[in-house]
Amino acid sequence: MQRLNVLQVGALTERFNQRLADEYSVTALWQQTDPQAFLAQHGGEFEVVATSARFGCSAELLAQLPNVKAICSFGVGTDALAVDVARDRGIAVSNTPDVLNDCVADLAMGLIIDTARGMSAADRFVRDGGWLMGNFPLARSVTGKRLGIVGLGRIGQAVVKRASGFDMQVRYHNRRQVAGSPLTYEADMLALAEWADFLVLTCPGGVATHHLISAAELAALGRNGILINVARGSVVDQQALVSALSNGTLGGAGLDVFAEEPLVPSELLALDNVVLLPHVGSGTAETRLRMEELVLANMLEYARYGRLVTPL
Ligand code: 8YV
Repeated sequence: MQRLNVLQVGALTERFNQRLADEYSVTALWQQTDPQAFLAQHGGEFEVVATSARFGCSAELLAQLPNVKAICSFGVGTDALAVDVARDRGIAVSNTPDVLNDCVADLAMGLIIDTARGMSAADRFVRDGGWLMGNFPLARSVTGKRLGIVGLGRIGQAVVKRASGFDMQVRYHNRRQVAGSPLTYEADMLALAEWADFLVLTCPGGVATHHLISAAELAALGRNGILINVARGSVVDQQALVSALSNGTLGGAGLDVFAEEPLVPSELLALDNVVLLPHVGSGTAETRLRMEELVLANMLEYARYGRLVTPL
């Protein structure tokens, strides 16, 4: 069987890069001295694109790949993939759903507890010698509080499962009501923000959710409310978030994603009511291995049968 011609958009782990190169004829786009010139000359040679939620596959890139038949992406998010263009051209697209649900939901629960109890701030307090001068200020409890889930997909449902262990009351907002869910659906995003103590973003990124959380929702969540974002930075008006956190009209935030990663607004770095993480939602050895395995399984399925294991 002739080895599949694969264009790899960005470097993942050494292990993954090697396994891909062992199986297929892989070209690393990031290693080309002039990627545009390379694609202009060789773009027609590639049948499959290997990429990730972070590196994506833009419409501009696809325009330079006239013979691509499949895009296999590492990660569940598809907002950086030109899904509409792929569909119009009959290009199959796979991502890595489900294998990271628990990992991301664990982190969301950790951010809820950390932001409410000030654990990261308390750690800094001890390390900075603050305890020698006095007690750490009282924080906020989690058990029994009101949890608003924005995006009741598989990750959102995994967060709800964890929240039940803390006797939290749960309501959710979604593009549409989830059939069969026993949870209270709130069609009005503002009303959910008004009701919630914690507003947790687990929705997809992209055009449909761009700035879904604006200054109005942040004001409704209020000075005792906490925003948790394990979705995409684009879901929140980040300028409004910085203002609300800086002027105290929002109680706190736990953020794993940002508008322009890896850049984080400097105003947030000094705030003790904010927990800042470097997009590590799926960032465990176990989960990233499962994600890699799923990308490779998709590519093998395509190589053998011209189809994908986890098509969008
Ligand atoms: C990515 C993510 O896997 O899965 C996603 O959509 O945001 C992350 O878990 C990671 O950023 C690598 O692209």
